[in-house]
Amino acid sequence: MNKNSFDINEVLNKYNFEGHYKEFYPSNHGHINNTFVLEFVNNEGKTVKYILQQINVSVFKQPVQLMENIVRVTGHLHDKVLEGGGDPARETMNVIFTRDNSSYFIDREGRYWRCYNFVPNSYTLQQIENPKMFYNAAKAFGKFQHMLADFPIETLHETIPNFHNTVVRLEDLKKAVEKDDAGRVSTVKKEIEFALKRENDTAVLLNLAAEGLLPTKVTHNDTKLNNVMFDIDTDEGICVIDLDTVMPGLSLYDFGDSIRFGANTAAEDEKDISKVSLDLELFETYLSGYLSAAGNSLNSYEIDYLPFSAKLLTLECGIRFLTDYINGDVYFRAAYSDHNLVRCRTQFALVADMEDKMDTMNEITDEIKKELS
Ligand code: GN1
Ligand code: MG
Repeated sequence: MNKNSFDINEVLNKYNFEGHYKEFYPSNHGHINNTFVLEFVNNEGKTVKYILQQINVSVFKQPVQLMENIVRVTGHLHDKVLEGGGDPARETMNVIFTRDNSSYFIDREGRYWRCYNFVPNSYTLQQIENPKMFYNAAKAFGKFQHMLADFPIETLHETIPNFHNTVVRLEDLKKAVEKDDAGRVSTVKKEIEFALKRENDTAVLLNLAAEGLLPTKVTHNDTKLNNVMFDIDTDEGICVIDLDTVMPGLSLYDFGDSIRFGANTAAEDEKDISKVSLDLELFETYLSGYLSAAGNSLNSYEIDYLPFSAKLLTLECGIRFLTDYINGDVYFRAAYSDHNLVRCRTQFALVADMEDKMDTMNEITDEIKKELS
């Protein structure tokens, strides 16, 4: 069976879905898991949708621990939403359990699958259409962090160790260059040099954390704009999705990654890098939305390093794309042969632009910080 297909009857037998099965279709915006939408029609003639996902076990090597994390985190969010008078069917993801009460199942070919509710009346965005939407995304991620502030961090498994350890990510790049598995190193000398020149940046947040100046929190770690569901009627951010990388981390990782993806004037895989830049208005918008939702839970280091975190997370992501390109595209799904190199180049162009704009980014942050205090 090809990797993009599965036996729908096997899935239907595993779950008690509501209504009569109608169809399924792929919905792959992420670079890691394989995602499908399943559609059913219930007794009232209404469409009921579910998300079916094949867990990528070469990335998530311990899928059972991964699902334990997700069940705990979504359970916690469910309770918080209820306490706040909200609707947990919309404001958090909910794992759908199998008929034998498991959060995942293994198919005949040994592949791991799981199911979620499809948040009704919602949509996702691949790129910002207006600043208000980015403000709403910031509030959603800020609220997410806020709701998890009292989650017992010691119960979380580290699904991918050193996920945002940029020092380790650079070491991985050096190892890949050394091995040159795909014979591509000679074609990416400029990009390798770009990364190595910024070696000093890689340890900055880790050092602050080691000194106890940045606290460890429960973080999402993959805060791309397309991981927020928006309400079709109000455009408010309803719910944060893609909880695979929820782990102990630094709040700055989440902020930085949101800016990297959402405040870029071009797509993550834009081929014309002259279109890539940091939109300062979007940076400011996200900053104020994020601080309005999470501000009082952040210390002054967590605020002062917000601009730097945007640059660091962009650099880190570029390093990861470059490493994967050099390794022969073994990690991120690639649609064409130099897709990961294209992605790396956009990230490095964005880093360079952020370096030019860093003084302004710091001034904007100082201003908002003053208004808050
Ligand atoms: C991956 O699967 P997706 O698209 O949500 C990656 C993130 C990267 C992102 C870059 C588990 O996320 O860390 O920032 O691609 N997820 C994992 O677009 O590695
Ligand atoms: Mg993801």
